[in-house]
Amino acid sequence: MTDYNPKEIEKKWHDIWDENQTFKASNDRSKKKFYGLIEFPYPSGKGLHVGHPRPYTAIDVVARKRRLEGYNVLFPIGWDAFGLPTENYAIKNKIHPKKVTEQNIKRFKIQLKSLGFSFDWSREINTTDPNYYKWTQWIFLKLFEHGLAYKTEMPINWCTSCKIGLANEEVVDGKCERCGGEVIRKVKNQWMLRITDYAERLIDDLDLVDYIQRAKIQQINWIGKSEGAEVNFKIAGKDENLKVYTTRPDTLFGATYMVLAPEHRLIDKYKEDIENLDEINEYRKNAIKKSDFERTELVKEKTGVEIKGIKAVNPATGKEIPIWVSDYVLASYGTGAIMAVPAHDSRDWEFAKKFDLPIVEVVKGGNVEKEAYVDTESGELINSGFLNGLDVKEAKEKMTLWLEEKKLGSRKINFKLRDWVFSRQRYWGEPIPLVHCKKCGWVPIPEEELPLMLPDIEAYEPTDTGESPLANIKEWVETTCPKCGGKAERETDTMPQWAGSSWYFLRYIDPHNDKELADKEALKYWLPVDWYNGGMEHTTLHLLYSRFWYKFLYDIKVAPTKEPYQKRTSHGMILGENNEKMSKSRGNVVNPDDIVKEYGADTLRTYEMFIGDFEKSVPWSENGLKGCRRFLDRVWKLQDILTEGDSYSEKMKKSIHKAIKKVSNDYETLKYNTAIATLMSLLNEINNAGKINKAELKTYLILLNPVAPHITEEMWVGQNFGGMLNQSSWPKYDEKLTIDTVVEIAVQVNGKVRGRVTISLDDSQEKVKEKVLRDETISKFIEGKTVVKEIFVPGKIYNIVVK
Ligand code: ANZ
Ligand code: ZN
Repeated sequence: MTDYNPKEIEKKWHDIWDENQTFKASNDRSKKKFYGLIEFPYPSGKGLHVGHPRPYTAIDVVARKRRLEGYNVLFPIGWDAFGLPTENYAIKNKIHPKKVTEQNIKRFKIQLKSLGFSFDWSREINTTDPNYYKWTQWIFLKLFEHGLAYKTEMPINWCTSCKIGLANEEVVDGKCERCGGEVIRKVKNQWMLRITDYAERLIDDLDLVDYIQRAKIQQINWIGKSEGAEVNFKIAGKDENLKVYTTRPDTLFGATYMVLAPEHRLIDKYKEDIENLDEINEYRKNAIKKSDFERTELVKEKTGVEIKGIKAVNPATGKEIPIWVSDYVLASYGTGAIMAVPAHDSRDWEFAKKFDLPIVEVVKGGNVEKEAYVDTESGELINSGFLNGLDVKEAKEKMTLWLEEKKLGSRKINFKLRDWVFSRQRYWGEPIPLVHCKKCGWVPIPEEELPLMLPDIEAYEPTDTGESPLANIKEWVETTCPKCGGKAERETDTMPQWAGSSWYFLRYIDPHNDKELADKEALKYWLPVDWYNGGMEHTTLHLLYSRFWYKFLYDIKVAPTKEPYQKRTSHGMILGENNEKMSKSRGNVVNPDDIVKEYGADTLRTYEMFIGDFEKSVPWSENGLKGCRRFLDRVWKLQDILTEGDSYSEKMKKSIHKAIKKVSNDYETLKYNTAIATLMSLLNEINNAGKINKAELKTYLILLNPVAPHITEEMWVGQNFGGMLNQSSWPKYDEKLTIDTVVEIAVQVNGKVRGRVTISLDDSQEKVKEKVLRDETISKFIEGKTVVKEIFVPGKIYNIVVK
């Protein structure tokens, strides 16, 4: 046999797969389907990273297995190509973003093809293609039509380096998620999407899907449902209510002061009454500049100023209490004001200690001189009039009813989730298809005029005024109103990169349709996506956004199911050899092209699946990679010991059935590494036996095929096993043959293990006892004594008690 030569083999199979369209999903809707999805790549200038093949190979393994199981498989690929890095690169190198995108896609495509993923390339999509973004714009218009898109002036997160507004989700630890730049607050007129209308359903419907637990939990916490009450506090001597949101109405008797967010409108309204207005305005000026992140950091030293001249009245005690302003209260949550209960809220406690404000204990159980007692599970109400003696839960209910009866407040549910800031003041994105008319307001452009093309322009640098570069193109901006025919101006903001990726998996189903987003029947057949793997970093971004859009599309009867993805899994990162993140500056980046060139794609794929627990981050290891290449070399050499004849040895037969069972299960449960380990040890066993027959080798090749598709196809065809491997079917196993019938069990005498005996699983208790007594090391602990009790757990243990 010649040596294993991946370079030749892999190229050959890529051509065959391309020519035969081997992985093209069929339109035959009588077949059972499997829709496997990976997060489509952003074609950056850096090319493919060794992190990419890990999740791609994982879903490729499942897709290939499903085809062999007889499913009609859709495993598509495309490009998430709008966005900042391309635009920034284009500006720096003076090449049009369209050109940059084209070049990058070309390179990515070659790289992905070299890895032999079984993508259906006939359905390739690109979010920057007008035929694609026509439908992104169409969805936006539908959102607008249904009142879910609105423009408003609001303080947003502004990245000082990218010069764009960011959604909350794009600010990580107070910095820009993309560039790490400083994020400040800036008031701007922004398009917003009402994702908050879907908050409840985005939590509840997680019950319908099979997501890894940590993804569900992260989404639930991000949406942040909180149940409590709104309470009105009278401003003493005025006809004015100060409304607060609290999750602890039971502690109302302990509210000893109030705190307003620096932005709160009450301050300006009563500025005549405020004695220390200058001091307060000075404080507000500094506080407003800070991001919410900075303001709510727990470790931060509390600051604040008392508002002298106005007071509030605690509706439960009737007492006048002071009003403070402090940045630990956010304008964007609840009502932007709180009742402070220092005895039972840690932030209030710190604040009260620092400014020497009264602390009144209203729930017994802790020591409020030392710290706030925040437990809601145990403790009894004290110092609280009609609530005394109740537990927290009862008190919450009773107080809420009392407030409602006295018209002082009402039950209220709040969410942490904010509406989605959807405008970007940049060039390389989908134009928002609306015009502004002085007479008619915001008017959608007619559907038949979509796509609204992104105009070609010379200068696409962001402007320092924070306007989109599109604002500089007079001919484009000036237009007529579709409604009244008068003069109107186009919206010049573009959509965020998250727009195109919020619905791309729908377009794959019917990518060339120019009449509708996708054919209804086709959507019904393919959706939901059966298995979607992607990064944990997208849990509160893309994953949440796309669930929102999909639910909206479900409501307007475009999407057929409540949820888009039936199953969601997530992979760990691949780190540098020394356990650090791979990066250019650290000089530890591994380029997949080099690996493919030197070892072959099958080795890279096998290694990425074998490298460790799929869900954990793991360091790259050149040695591990070499080990995988040696493994494939040895698989290739199985051809040297292939023998005629079809009689299995009984032992080998069992090993093979066990391997089918183990590998089949492992591929379904993200345990790719142990599947490969199983195939490695089976290989050893075969080599020890010194021979393998045709049927055994066929099975072996099919099991390995999803991970290493090229070498296995080549061996299959080389040995004339009949047609191509991808036309064969996934092997079945006989459960009986996977069970070990001979086992060793421990024998205990008076609770101590005294020895072990080998028994057959179908041995009776009598027979096992015989063996136990025959064993000299054990029987010496029994002889001469009376057996008072025996417990036999078949297959596990034999327990004897003697006296
Ligand atoms: C009184 C109280 C007593 C509170 C107590 C807590 C414990 P979640 O669960 O996050 O919804 N709060 C309300 N609005 C706020 C704002 N804009 N900025 C900062 N804090 C705000 O938290 C709700 C609690 O956070 C509310 O309940 C309020 O403090 C505070 F023993 O009211 B609580
Ligand atoms: Zn008009």
